[in-house]
Amino acid sequence: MFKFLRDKVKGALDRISKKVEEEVPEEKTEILEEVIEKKKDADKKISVKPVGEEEIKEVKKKGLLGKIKETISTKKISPEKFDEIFEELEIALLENNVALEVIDKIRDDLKVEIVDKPISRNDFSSKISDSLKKSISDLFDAEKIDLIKKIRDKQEKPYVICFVGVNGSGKTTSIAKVANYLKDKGVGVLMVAGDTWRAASIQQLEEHGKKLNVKVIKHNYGSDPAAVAFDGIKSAKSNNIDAVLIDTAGRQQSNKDLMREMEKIIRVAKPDMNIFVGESITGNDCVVQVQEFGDFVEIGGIILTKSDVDEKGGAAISVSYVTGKPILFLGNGQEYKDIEEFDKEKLLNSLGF
Ligand SMILES: Nc1nc2c(ncn2[C@@H]2O[C@H](COP(=O)(O)OP(=O)(O)O)[C@@H](O)[C@H]2O)c(=O)[nH]1
Ligand SMILES: [Mg+2]
Repeated sequence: MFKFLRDKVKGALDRISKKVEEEVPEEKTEILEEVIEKKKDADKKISVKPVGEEEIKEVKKKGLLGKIKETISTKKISPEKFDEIFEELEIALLENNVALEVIDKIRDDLKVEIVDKPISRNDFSSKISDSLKKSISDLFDAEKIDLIKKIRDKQEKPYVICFVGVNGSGKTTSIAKVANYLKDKGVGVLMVAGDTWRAASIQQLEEHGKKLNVKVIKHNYGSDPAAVAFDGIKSAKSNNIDAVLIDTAGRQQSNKDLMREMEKIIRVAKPDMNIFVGESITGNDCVVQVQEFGDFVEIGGIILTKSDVDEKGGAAISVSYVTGKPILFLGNGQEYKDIEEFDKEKLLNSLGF
């Protein structure tokens, strides 16, 4: 993931640094001894990293007219210059499906860190890159969910998870992957064939069940999915199974009947968590879909599928921030093993930070 985004962001940052180098005049900034001492204490290392004018003023105000220890070359970016150079980055982010809300947040964060601050000339590119990394890292502040713990902690079995999303997003495949993942962790699972709309989907889930040796509860095509879910939960209860994974038909927000059907499944099955399954490659559409589904049912977490074929990764960057919901897993292939727990550090790494 992120191949395009990583290259584009790197290119934009290089161009920004070059622009600043060429177009922003150099200034001399005095670094007072006290400020250096203060920085040393804070950083526990001897460095004269960007020292803000504020700090210098503060020291001067206190009457600590310490002697000038060093004068460094700095550059100060005006708000107008910032807007001009940020455009480079903005385009890189837009081209890679990063949501507008996220771009606004990144712009605001960088502004606070960079505008009107004397930044040591040599530190400029690391400063902007560090600020960007921090800003992106904050995008994943949504509560982290330990699914295994949640399942184990539930007093009365089973823990019920309902998977929702649009057609073809990878719900059925993800259920099979999650079933396999839970089995590996020693959690007993049962799957419910709640997509009673498409002839092939019940069969598809049954085949996964056979291969994984996981029980599947099904009714006939066209039957009420809420009733199948109800039976699945009953069966799990009487067999002491830890978790029930409910498959559902794909639907769009515009189809009110199907949305109402989904609400009914949720009303009857009372899931402990609803997971939205969305395709990473659809970018902003995926972000919008989570919001739209969220108008009907409470979404607890997100699985982003097909991250293996997504070279942009805008949805992965944006969806948690925009919706406030954590990404639980990334689907990254067609095999059962192709699912990974979402890991912020790994994401930042693959972004080149
Ligand atoms: N490359 C890739 N394909 C996937 C992934 N997840 C699902 N698919 C494929 O996407 C297609 C639709 O998946 P399916 O589970 O039937 O979607 P559903 O309609 O939401 O149940 C199938 O061909 C899957 O093999 C993934 O993480 N990576
Ligand atoms: Mg399906």
